[in-house]
This record gives sequence, structure tokens and C-alpha cells, in this order.
Amino acid sequence: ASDMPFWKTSIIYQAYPRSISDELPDGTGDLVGFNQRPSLMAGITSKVDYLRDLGVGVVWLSPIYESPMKDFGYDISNYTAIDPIFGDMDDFDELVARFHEHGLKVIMDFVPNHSSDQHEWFQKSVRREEPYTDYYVWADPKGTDEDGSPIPPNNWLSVFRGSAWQWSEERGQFFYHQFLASQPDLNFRTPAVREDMQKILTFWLDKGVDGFRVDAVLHLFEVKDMTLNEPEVPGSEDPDDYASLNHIYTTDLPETFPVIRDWRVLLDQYPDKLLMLEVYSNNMETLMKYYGNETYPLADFPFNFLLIDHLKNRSELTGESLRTTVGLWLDNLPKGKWPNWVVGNHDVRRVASRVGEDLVDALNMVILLLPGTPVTYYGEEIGMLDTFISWEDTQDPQGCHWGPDHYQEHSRDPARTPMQWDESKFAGFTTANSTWLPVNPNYKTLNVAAQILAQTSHLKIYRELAVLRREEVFMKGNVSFPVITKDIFTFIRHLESYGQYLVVVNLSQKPVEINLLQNTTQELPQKANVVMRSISDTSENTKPGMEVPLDKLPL
Ligand code: TEU
Repeated sequence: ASDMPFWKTSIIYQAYPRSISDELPDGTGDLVGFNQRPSLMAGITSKVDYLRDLGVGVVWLSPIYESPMKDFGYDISNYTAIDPIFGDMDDFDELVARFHEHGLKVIMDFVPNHSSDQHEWFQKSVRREEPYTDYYVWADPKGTDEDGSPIPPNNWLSVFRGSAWQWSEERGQFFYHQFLASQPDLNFRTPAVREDMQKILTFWLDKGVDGFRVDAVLHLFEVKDMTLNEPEVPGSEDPDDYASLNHIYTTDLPETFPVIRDWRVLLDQYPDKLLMLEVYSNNMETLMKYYGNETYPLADFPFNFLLIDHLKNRSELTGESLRTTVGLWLDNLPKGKWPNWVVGNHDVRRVASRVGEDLVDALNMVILLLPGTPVTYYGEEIGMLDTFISWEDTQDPQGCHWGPDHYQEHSRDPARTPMQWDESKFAGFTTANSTWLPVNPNYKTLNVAAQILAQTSHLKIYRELAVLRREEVFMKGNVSFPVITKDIFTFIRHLESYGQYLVVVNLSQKPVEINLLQNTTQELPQKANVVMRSISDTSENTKPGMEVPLDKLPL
């Protein structure tokens, strides 16, 4: 499909750089490890080979910029420098060169909503040094309390809990922070901020990166009128919890679109660049706006988080519910726009822990074979699981903010543990004496090397699916959902010039035998090419292209 842009034909792989591979052995992953790792294991001499063999075409790197690491790179102190923990600019250039040599694209994480408080812009803004005075969102106090302490201008809350306002003694004003107080929000009403962001994007584009994932887009603007309090959500008990308010004055404001538009126009000055947005909203209308339309194109796509929401646990997952969730995105898609599928990322629990290990292949099958671009979070290809992380070992600021009694419900650490390469110490991630987060103790059996050696494994199935996905019918074919039952999720990919594939996934925890011919709303052939996932024997049943009788399909 050479007539399609790379991001439509490729799988996107999200690499969380701290946890991929630690070549400068200090316990935290780095860039060097991506490209210069000496022999990892038989057949895989470096990460780039692993990724290529896996069948992914695009690697999205979570932030690797200079950062005090209060939010692990999402607090940037220099947007055009690499943090020494990950290597230096030469390492980065080499990474891009090596990846490109192997036909892999590189996507950067772009974090425009806020910088680190260590950024020189903020330090100068605190001191009202021009032109930085209005680089951040500053506000006067509403008054003072009995002790004479300044009162924040309104009730706005941080995503990470508590007031979104932090007092600056030095400047004598509050500054707004949607996330940590060490992540002050940049002020996108200041033209110079927007110009600086264009310059930063240009810097990386000129280095040859292939696009961006934009962080926290929903939060780019807040209303100008600081007297407006956000309405409370009725019945919420914890006034510090972000969920206790509706965020009508601080999220998804219309001023956002011209900013995204500027980025789109900039990217379009270069051939073939990808723009994907993180717009964390449950509202379909909100989400779909961020694609733009034919005359005003914005993102190539906003991430589709519907599956993440839907796959909170196993209990709600049926063939019918999955059909509904998938349809919600496909049916609302603006004309000419392209879908995408995400089941996990660095902000949520690992999908295999949420829905059960037995659905790893099923979900990979679903996201890789539906129309659109799949995004795989590192480790999903081998079915990595959350691990218990003690309060003492907890690193994630969101977990820390909730304290020792509640951190486990909120900490994002369990999904960020080191990649499990092999059965050697620390799963082959590092030769250091400790790791930044504990390695899941299940690494002895759950690791890449073991899955390469095994007759059948998640990894092998993933690779097969990635190969199958390159068939034209999966890139270009339309989709229909002929059979809807509780236990199975089924779809047909069809392309006139090619033929069709039937994909059948057993979502139940038991083997079922199904008569597809009886349950169908669409005419099916007596026998068909199927890709299927059964409970009993994964190796045989996931083989693509089998001819099987549809009236007695064992799953
Ligand atoms: O996440 C931001 C984000 O949009 C969500 O936290 C959202 O605001 C929240 O779920 C609303 O309920 C991004 C990154 O993915 C995350 O790792 C960072 O911590 C955060 O931005 C700050 O940069």
C-alpha cells in the first residue's frame, strides 16, 4: 500500500524510554540502549532489530528531553536538549539514523501545555523579566484568609489532586498548574509562547523526526475570567479530587483549534509527518473535533481511548459490548478520517492485568486487524502484567499525592516497569545493581527470549498478526459485523479486488462451538478464511487463512 501514508500502514509502538533498555547501567533505561545494545539474545542484537522483527513501523518515544523528572519527563526544562539520563544529542541522532535505516519512523512526545518550573522561561517569568512575564498563567489572589495567607483565585483543581494554584512569594501572584506545581502551565494566549513552540517543532522536524504525539491537549487553554468557579459534580465526597468538578472553564476551549492548526500547517511543510493528539475526553463530540475536517485538517488522529475505558475490567466485556464500543468510533468518524485503537499506555494499568492474561492475543488481534492504526504499548506484545509496588518504591507523583493508603488505586508505576527481555537478572534490562522500578518477578517465565523459543506465544502470535495486517484487505478493506453474540466478537474485512477475511474472537473463558451461519445478519460463505482465537489451542486456531466450516466453528 505505497499510496498510503506510513502511519496508516504501520503499527505504532509506544516506548517508555526509562524502561526499555539500560545501556548506561544506572538502573534507568536510555536511548543508547535502543541502538547500541550488545547481543541481547540469540537472533536479536539490538532493539531496532527486535522492533523490526515484531513488525511495527513507528516508534513513539515518551519524553526524552532535559527534565528534573518530577513527572518522568513530562516536566521539561529544555525542549531542545536530551536529558543526560537518556544519553546525548549524538545518541539521539544515531537512534533516528539507525531506525530510519531499518525503515522505522520516530515520533516524539511533545508537551506544550506546561514546562518544568526549572525551565528558564519560568524562572524569568517569576522575576517578571521580559519577554517572559506572561509566559505562564498568573493570577492575583482572591483575598487573604484569617492567617493572612493568599486565597487562590478560584476552585480549579489539579489532575493530580488539590488546588491547581500555587503561590509564588517572589512574584506575589498565584500560578496555575494543571498537573504538578513543578509543571506550571504555559500561557497560550501569549503569542511569543506559540512562536517558541513552533520553533521547537521546527528544531525536531529539521532533525528528521517523523511526527509528534501531543500531550494534554485538552488543557491548553483556560478561560480568561478567573472569577469563574468550576461547577461541582453532585455527590462527590472528596473536594480535592479532580473528578469532583466539571471542567468546563479549563478544558477543551475553542481557542485550542487555531493552535493545533498552526502545528498542522507547519508539519505539512515537510513530507509525510504524523500528528497525533492526546485528548483525554470521554465525549465523542469533543474527540471527533480534533480531527478537523476536509477544509481545516487538524490531527491525523486524536487517540481513541474508548477501548481503554471499556476494558477497565473483564466484567463488562462481551462480543456485544465490544461491538458497540468499536462502532462508536467508526460511526462517528468524520468523512475521510482514519481510526486508531489503543488498549494501554503509561497512564493506565496494563491491559492484561485489567481483563486477564487469556485475552492478550484476542485484544492484539482486535487492534491489529480492525481498520485503522493500532498503538501497542511496550510489553503488550508479550502480555506483560502489573506488579505490586510498595509505597516505599513508589515513584509516580500521582501515586505519591494520594498517600500510603490510596496510592495503589492511582499510581501509574505498575505499568511502567522494565521490559522483560530474558530470564537473567533484572530480566536483561540492565547490568546495574538496581532498577528505577522493580522488575515484575514473573520475568523468569514471562519474557521475550522465552516467547521466542516457545512453540507458541503471545509474541509469536503478535508477529503473525503484524504480517497478516500488511495484506491489502486489512489496510484498505471495509469492515462489517455480521455476527453479534455475547461470547464472541466477529468482523469481516472485505476488499473487492482481494476477497475477505473473517476474524472471530472468543471473549468468554470457556471453549464454545458456534454456528456462525445461524447467527449472522449477512450472507456468509459455507467456508471462509478466518483468523480466530480460541481458548483451547491458541497455536492452531490463530493461524490465519485456515479454511474452516462456519456452521460448527470450535473456539
Ligand atoms: O496525561 C494528561 C492527561 O491528559 C490525563 O492525565 C488527563 O488529564 C486526566 O486523565 C483527566 O482525567 C499526560 C501524560 O500522558 C501523563 O503521563 C502526564 O503525567 C501528564 O500528561 C502531564 O504531562
